[in-house]
Amino acid sequence: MPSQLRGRFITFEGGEGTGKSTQAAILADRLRAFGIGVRTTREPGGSPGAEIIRHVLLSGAAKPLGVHAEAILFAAAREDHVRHTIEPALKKGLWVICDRFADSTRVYQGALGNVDGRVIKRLERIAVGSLKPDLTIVLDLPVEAGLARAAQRNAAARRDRFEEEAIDFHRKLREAYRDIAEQEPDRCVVIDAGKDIGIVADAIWAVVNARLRPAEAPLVIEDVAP
Ligand code: Z5A
Repeated sequence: MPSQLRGRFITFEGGEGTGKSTQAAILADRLRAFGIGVRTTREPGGSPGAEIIRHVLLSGAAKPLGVHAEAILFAAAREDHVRHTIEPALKKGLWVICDRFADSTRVYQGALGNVDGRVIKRLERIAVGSLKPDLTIVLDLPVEAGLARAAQRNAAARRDRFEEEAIDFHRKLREAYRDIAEQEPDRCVVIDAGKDIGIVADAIWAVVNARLRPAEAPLVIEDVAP
């Protein structure tokens, strides 16, 4: 298939409660309103095999195995997700919007879990091959505000394995995401997630327009009100 017909790949990254799921859904709706085919997905998970691994990871069942085993499981889930969901969708010309991707492993298992950077890189290579997001939106929010949002949402629900980490962990997490964005400015854009949902969505829309409006496509995104 000619490369210009391939879809675009957008990932959302950031700490707890920064609004990734909320903003991924809004962006998908806006793109669909322009007739762009969109496949929304998430990690860990996003394919039948990866969803099984998601359950193992988020239930905490893999925690006793240690950080290396968890990193391997995230990579295994990602490989399945890329092969069965992301690549086929991109080949069909769909835009894929993914709630978390490889940066989450770099941050959680690498920067925070202290898994050696070379191991993280190798696992990433095995899992994603040459696939790279066209755009990564990093939602940035003071840690306390993010945790308060997540706590509110989860008031009645059990906290998962990763939400039980200490607040200092989440501060380091925020820094690690900012570091990635600084190192890869061509791919990553940091968005202030502390504003109202609509304002954050507009900021993301502006970035998508500026970075991904396909010159060859019939749609002129900026001319139509979302
Ligand atoms: N993990 C890993 O370690 N390694 C990896 O490679 C991968 C993942 C891929 C997945 O958890 C966990 O796996 C994650 C990292 C680890 N753990 N943690 N912690 P998950 O999929 O269950 O959840 P999550 O990815 O952490 O996302 P989240 O907690 O669901 O947060 P969110 O998606 O960023 O936020 P949200 O659900 O859109 O919004 C949270 C609440 O805030 C909700 O009530 C919204 O209505 C509200 N909200 C959203 N935006 C706003 C604004 N702008 N103002 C006010 N309120 C807002």
